[in-house]
Amino acid sequence: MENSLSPSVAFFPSSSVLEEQRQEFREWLASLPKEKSFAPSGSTLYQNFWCPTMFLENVISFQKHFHAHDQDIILASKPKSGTTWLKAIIFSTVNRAQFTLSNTPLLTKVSHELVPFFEVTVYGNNKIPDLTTMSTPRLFSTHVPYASLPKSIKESKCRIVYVCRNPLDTLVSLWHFASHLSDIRSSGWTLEEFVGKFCDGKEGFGPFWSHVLGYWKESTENPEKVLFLKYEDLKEDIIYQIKRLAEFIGFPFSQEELRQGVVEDISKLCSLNALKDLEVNKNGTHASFFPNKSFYRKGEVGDWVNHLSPSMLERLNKMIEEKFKDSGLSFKVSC
Ligand code: PPS
Repeated sequence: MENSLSPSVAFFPSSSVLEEQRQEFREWLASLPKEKSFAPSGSTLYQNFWCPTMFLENVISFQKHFHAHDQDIILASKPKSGTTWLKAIIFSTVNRAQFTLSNTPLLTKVSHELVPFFEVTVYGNNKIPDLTTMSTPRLFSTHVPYASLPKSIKESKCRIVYVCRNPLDTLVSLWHFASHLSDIRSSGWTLEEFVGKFCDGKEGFGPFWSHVLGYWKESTENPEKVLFLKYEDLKEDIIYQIKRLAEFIGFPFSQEELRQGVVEDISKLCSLNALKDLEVNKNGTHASFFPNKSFYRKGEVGDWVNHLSPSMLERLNKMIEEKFKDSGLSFKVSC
């Protein structure tokens, strides 16, 4: 279902808007299809994706107000695909001349603060933030599907790094994440129901297939614009993937840096074990909602075998076959 938004009601700074416009917006919002989700706000179907309702206004402000610069670097992903990891790697790669291993902000800040989500903090803290004072290149991230990105991102020369993960591990990771955010089991959610929602496409920023295929298509047609990475490939050869990423974002490693082991240093700093054990990532909350520790768990390829029953697997495999068969994209589901 297509929903469009009238520009007159698309955005309202709380101080200056007319109550009439607010009411119009509330009515429009109420008219959109809704789904229950593990997040308290539920999800709303907006532009063909299920947007967590708590972020919908932020997404709309992002679409309306963001002006991309050619130097911007944007990390895009479906939730639970390796976003937190890639943020640490991109931040460390871009800022390697400025910070050493012992004074990097990664030691004291969760990586979502260093590479902020448009829909969570950038447009959540302020509906028209001043982003002009940020240092270049500006680093951002988003879970918004390609089709719904603001025009200026598509039309500028800014680069998009997309990370995807096999759907089975993505789903299991999401299940664990959800249990950090709410007591999903006692509120009636079962893993089976979760699988059903995932296969129906009715989950945060889903459907999974249109999210992944949207960026996949763009990366094949426009490889200088979108770099498509897979979590499983990163697990297999992180050094090669960091070098590839660095080239793509315009921060290639020199021969001297390669000799000095700078790539290895970045990979160690950004490894799950290194980050997970930091105080900042064991305590505290991101955006007053997400416990920092919820972003780190096992980080394995194939953990789904410990959770999915044969019938759940059958349902997921059917969805994967149906939605990805002619795409040229395949997933590695075990190591
Ligand atoms: S989010 O909420 O979308 O930002 O979550 P995201 O970071 O995309 O996904 C969380 C999963 O990624 C694992 N993770 C890592 N893997 C490898 N290396 C590093 N450094 C790393 N950091 C986080 C995290 O453990 C989640 O996967 P699961 O399978 O649940 O362990």
